Amino acid sequence: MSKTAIRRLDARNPGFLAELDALLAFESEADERIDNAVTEILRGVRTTGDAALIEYTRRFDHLDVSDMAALELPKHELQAALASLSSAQRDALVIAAERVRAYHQRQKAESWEYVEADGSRLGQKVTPLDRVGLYVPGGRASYPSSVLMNAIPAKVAGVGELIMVVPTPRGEKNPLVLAAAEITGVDRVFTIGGAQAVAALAYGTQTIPQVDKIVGPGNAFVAEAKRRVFGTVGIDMVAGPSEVLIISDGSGHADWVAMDLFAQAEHDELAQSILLCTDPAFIDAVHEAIDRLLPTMPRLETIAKSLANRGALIHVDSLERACAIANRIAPEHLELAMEKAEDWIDHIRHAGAIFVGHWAVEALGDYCAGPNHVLPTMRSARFSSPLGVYDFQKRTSIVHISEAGAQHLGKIASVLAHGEGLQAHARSAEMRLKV
Ligand code: HSO
Ligand code: ZN
Repeated sequence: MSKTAIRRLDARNPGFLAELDALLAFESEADERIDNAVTEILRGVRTTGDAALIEYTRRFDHLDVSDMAALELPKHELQAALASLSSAQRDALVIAAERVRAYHQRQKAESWEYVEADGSRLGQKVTPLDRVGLYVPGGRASYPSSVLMNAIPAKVAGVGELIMVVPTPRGEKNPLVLAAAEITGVDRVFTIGGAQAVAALAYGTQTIPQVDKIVGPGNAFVAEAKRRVFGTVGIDMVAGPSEVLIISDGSGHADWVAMDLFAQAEHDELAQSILLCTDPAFIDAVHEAIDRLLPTMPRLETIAKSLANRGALIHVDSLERACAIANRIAPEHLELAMEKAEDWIDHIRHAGAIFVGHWAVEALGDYCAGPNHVLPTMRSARFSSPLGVYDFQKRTSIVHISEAGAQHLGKIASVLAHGEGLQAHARSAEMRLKV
């Protein structure tokens, strides 16, 4: 008998869909304490700029800085961080960055136009954003791989200036994060964090330049601050806890599946790891593998809580049904751990990323396969996409009308303008008509 706490569900039960919805339900509870703190911090930075930043950095990061210039890391410190790595670490970061760059190059959109018979030309001009802020968390979730995943598409898009902020509580710096900034060509790095860093990027201070968009993950304060400054600046998305859904036909190794579930669960107690499998004996084998492997994991407490809170092993009667359930879940990551996995890609409409076959494990996608690891969570894969070059490019419409075009279009516009009761619209179109 397996002992690790994880839900065992059967998709054939009449109550299954209700059970599934309960499993997926995730409310990031409105927390008044966070709301109030963020309100105060945004106001502070907005009104007193650097003075507020210095004060919050002292209070929250226990860093005493009398002048803001000390919070910018000089270029040589980034270079030194890169030089301090082992050659294995440096090579891994460089190769991962190259692969991510090669993938994202293909996403770059170009301007286009077409010419009509009367000589009018209509087009769309693509422009990279001028300045982007990249938030990198400190502490446990400070991932160098996330620096690659956010910075590279911005650079490929041609963003003018990329400003990174990363808190360094008590002055502790993560050399891998700084090295990743150096490899990806981040332009400036400031050691500030929290809602105050988001505020500084959104409003600008005497020292921190105002940006046009803020991307990157952060804690609840950072997420709330991003939500609030949206409109003043663009933001990427407000991500929920990470999720994996594995569809298995019972082929392959139960240990592999168990470890793939752990890989998601170790991120966060609220992370979600779900297995859908057509073979009940294989589900038992996965559960046994979980029991056996869990005690060997350094993050076993987080994993155990995540599996107990939000994990599930689900028996389904067919792969068709498994795909239908996957589309309802719209998972951030979907692994098709089965024979002939390619045949099933067409059945999936909603997923952030699909990992096809037993060798395509999410961990490779998290670091170095090439695609972005910033993916839509909380079922938002129904309507949104992985972070990409397109998030750092914007489009402007180009309307170039010839004299002949103005005759033809003027009459149409005039009729529609009169219909809307807008006389100035009608007359500005009509004035260009040659009678
Ligand atoms: N699985 C995370 C990304 C990540 N994993 C970073 C390891 N480091 C969200 O897709
Ligand atoms: Zn991960």
